Amino acid sequence: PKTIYLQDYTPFGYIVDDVHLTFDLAPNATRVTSRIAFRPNPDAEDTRFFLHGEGLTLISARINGEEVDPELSPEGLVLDVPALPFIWECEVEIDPANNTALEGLYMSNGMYCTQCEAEGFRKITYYPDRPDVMSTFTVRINGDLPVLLSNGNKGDSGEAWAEWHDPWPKPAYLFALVAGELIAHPGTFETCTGREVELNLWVRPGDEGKCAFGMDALKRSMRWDEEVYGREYDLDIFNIVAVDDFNMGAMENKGLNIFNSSAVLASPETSTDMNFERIEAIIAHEYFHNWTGNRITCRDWFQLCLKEGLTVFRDSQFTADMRSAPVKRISDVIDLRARQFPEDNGPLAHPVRPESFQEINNFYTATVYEKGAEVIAMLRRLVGDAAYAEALDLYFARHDGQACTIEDWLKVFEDVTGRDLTQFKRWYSQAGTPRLSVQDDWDDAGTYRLTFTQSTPPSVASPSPQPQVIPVAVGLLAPSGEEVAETRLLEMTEATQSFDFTGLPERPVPSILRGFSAPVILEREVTTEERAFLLAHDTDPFNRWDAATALARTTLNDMALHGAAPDPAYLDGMCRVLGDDGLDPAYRALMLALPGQSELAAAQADAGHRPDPMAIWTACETLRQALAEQAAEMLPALFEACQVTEPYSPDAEQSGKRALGGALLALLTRLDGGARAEDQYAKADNMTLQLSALGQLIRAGKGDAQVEAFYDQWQGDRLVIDKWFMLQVVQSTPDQAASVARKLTEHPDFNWKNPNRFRATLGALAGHHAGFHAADGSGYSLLAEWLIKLDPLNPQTTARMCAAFQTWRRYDSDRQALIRAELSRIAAQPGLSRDTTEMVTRILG
Ligand code: B3K
Ligand code: ZN
Repeated sequence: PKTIYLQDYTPFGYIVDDVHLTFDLAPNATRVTSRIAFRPNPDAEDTRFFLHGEGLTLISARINGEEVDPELSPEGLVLDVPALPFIWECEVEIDPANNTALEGLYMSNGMYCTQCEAEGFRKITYYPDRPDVMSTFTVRINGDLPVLLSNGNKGDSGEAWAEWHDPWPKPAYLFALVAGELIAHPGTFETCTGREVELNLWVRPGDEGKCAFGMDALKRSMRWDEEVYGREYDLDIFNIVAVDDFNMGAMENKGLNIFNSSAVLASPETSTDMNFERIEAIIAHEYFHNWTGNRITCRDWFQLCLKEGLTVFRDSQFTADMRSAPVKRISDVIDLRARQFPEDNGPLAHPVRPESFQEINNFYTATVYEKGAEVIAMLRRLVGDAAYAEALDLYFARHDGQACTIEDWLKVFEDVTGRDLTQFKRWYSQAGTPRLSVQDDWDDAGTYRLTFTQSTPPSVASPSPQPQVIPVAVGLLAPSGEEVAETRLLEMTEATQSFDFTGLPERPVPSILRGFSAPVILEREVTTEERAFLLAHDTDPFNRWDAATALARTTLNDMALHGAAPDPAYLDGMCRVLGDDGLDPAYRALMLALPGQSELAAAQADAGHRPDPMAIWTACETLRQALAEQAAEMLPALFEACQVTEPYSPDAEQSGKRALGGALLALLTRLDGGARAEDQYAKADNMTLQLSALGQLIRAGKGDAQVEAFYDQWQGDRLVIDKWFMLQVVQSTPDQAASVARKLTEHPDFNWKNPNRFRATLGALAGHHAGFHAADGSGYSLLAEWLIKLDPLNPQTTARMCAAFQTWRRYDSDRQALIRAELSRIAAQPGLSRDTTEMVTRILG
């Protein structure tokens, strides 16, 4: 496969002024007719006329009305064209019903839909399928279906046809078409300048009752973007469509967002609180792309973080405003450590702005998205809120309608603040998570000195990393627990650097990296006493939570590696937290959660050990049991206090209570043999309570009857049945995980071509640390077997799930050999997709 490099960018030789598309829909033979106005690009040196096109049957092509005979290849076509403006007309045939890759135009449950990002438009017609080619689009759809949708505003329509016009120039990856038997959940929105926008959430018959929350989230997103970023919506209509077969969460096509039904459909009976929160965030994310992504797009795919990092940052601000800011921050860091750190510290490490790729779909990663958002959060911390707002205004004013780069993005900050961001830019070009070690000194004259040293482990992507700009937020506490120095932002730029705090009466206790002010790994020898002190007294909610996780991590690693007993400091600290009614229940639930087992393995590997997944699993079980026993007396009353008596609402307050209630139920089930879980299951009138009870019953080995009843109750609801598949794997014991997953793959409802069902089952296995890494290799071989089966049909989803193997070098030589064998088996498959080939090759290193 060919490698594409950032440094090789050249502009396309032609400018597209206007695109007209006509679709004559038929499941196996859809005709796509295009009429495109091109003119030579005065800024381009390369005048070759190459149009991308894949899997198309060319019927006819004309230039200015004259038949032409282009030279065809598997990637597209080349043709000699006039050096003056000309009209390209072309007719192709495609086969949506047999498109299992879910990219381009495909069918899902009888409905036509599209997914074009990143390079799917070339599977629809011949076109310069690159984000820096922007044009207005007019689309006519001919098809005998009740609902025919495309981007932009409505044009004329009639019996079995409809026209759409999108007045905003856009790249082809934002093109969308939907046709089918759909029902609208309608709404309206009045913009800040008084324009009325028609809103619709389109769903399959039967899903009408799951639309209200998504529609409300959309309206709140639209208002928020006006109020916080001054961004008004720019079309007369905004459509969202729910689709069952979809490779990812959702897609921000201009005026016609397409969603995985799991990322938009919600009802209290069928969705958990976490589902509601995720749906709200994704709706906001896709909506926010209208400005950060669509109006201002990317020059090339290397700039993906320009739209994704910024839009993730914006949706996290939105969630923080809608719900609890500290809870959102902690959740984001849990997610970053669980998904981005392994990427950044393994064979798949790449910079936030990668410099080469073979298949761009493999770079829609936690690094580009979540680390990309962290980089913007740091930038905002460094320049301050006011300058950030000014820079964003300048960005929108200067670059509206353009396809931009990270250089353009940083330049607006430089122009607004006068700062030189050359060194800061390393966050975009260097891979790897910086390690920040800390030393402190105290002198009796009242000066406290913190000395930081940063170093980033070298990787294939960044063999010799240079020092980065690290904003370190620090506060100081007196031994009495009182804060003696409020949060100060230290700006670290050197490899080693000291900062002094003067005029202190006694040696303070530092609270470092407050709010997780930079995506780094803090390496500091801290005594258990000091962690327990911070857990009790830190005024920074993030660091207070982090003290709890650090205590848990230390004791779990001591238990797993050295057979130590649970640390009383952790157990005592947790009992105090549990009983502290002054703390938000959602926050207490986060405090109670143990660090992920894969994360513990990473920490052990970092410290030079070979992690034993089974020992880690046992340590977690033992610690939970010890906490349940120590807290036994207080648990029943606490659990009672978490019961919600008001009608269900997915808001932060109620869901926080249910989250804590769920954590308490998990502890109680270890003591009461499942009585409370059975009771909760029987009475549950919402999915959050039903599922948390079912999970505990399965874990306790007492859920057989409920597992069956749950299936009978919900077999008509595919999103709920996904949960049923997932939960049985997640809650299985390590020795059972692979066989449970295998059995589920034999279930008649295991529709493996549906990405949600595939992920619910095999993704759940990959996420079961001790089960996936079972010593006999059963987890590895089951996953490999299914990846091999899925690859010919759906390379994107296959390639993404290969990442389950990325941490293989952490483990012992037996496990390494087993994984290497499975990766080699995948690599040896004839006709393996470019997507999966690239992933397996990189992981094998
Ligand atoms: N931009 C899309 C992701 C497209 C993924 C293509 N493999 C969704 C989002 O980030 O909003
Ligand atoms: Zn996005």
